[in-house]
Amino acid sequence: MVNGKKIVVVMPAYNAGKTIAKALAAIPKGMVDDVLVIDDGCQDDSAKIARDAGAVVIAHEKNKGYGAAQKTGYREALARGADVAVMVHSDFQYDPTLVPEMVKSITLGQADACFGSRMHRKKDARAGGMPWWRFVANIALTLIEECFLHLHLSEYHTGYRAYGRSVLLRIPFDALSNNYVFDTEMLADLAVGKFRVTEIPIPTRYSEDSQSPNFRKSVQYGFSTLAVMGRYALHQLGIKRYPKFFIQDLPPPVGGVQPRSVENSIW
Ligand SMILES: Nc1nc2c(ncn2[C@@H]2O[C@H](COP(=O)(O)OP(=O)(O)O)[C@@H](O)[C@H]2O)c(=O)[nH]1
Ligand SMILES: [Mg+2]
Repeated sequence: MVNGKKIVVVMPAYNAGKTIAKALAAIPKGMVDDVLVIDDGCQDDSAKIARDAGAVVIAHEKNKGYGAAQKTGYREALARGADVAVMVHSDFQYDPTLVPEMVKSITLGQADACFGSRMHRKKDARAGGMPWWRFVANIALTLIEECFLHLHLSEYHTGYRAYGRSVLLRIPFDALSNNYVFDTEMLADLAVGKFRVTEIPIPTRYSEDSQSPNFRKSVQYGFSTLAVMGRYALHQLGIKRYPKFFIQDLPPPVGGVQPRSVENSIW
């Protein structure tokens, strides 16, 4: 709990055996209620490592993609009564010790979503090992997305994201992509729903063991992101409506907080 709110970590994992133990161990103790690892058809020992560390492991029988892994995680987080779901990557590229900062504004009712930005001071991103072509693409796409979405974020491509319960209840995230562009579609939906979005600066960390989409998948992601902006504009102008952008009304609240479900959890 943080400020009386239930915090659930959602960790997508695809063959992250080299890093997942470090990522799980770095999640601060005494604040997080559940840690959900989504085993996205891993062919390595990621799931066993996660289970041994005390996390709840939810397995996809085959690899479905980064977006699909998040959907499974957010669905389960809602079912467990999460007030805030915070995504922490299993490749240890984002610092899990920052979870309390990531969720703070949401638990205080000051924001609906919080993003960790590596681009607060751009030169820090390069110093942290971001390859130059990712750096350039990140800045260019962020500028374009800012023109469309006006969320006032210094980075639209971070994988460190915390969503409040109302965001996950109102955005039709199950209808979004199963791929990397899921993250862009979430941003578009946050803009459609006029949610309060904030960011905190975070360090950039690229190491030998970090996972990243390869060049081809990254280019695909770039074009898919531009396509999302096009659809967003058409939707907002009323020219064409997309169910992906239909923001739901908030259902009536259910009373009480779900109990912790993991007996041997170390968190
Ligand atoms: N590459 C990949 N990663 C996945 C998949 N499903 C879950 N993940 C996890 O999602 C996280 C983010 O993916 P990654 O390739 O590192 O993207 P990045 O955020 O651009 O560095 C990693 O921790 C992966 O282990 C998948 O199908 N493909
Ligand atoms: Mg990565």
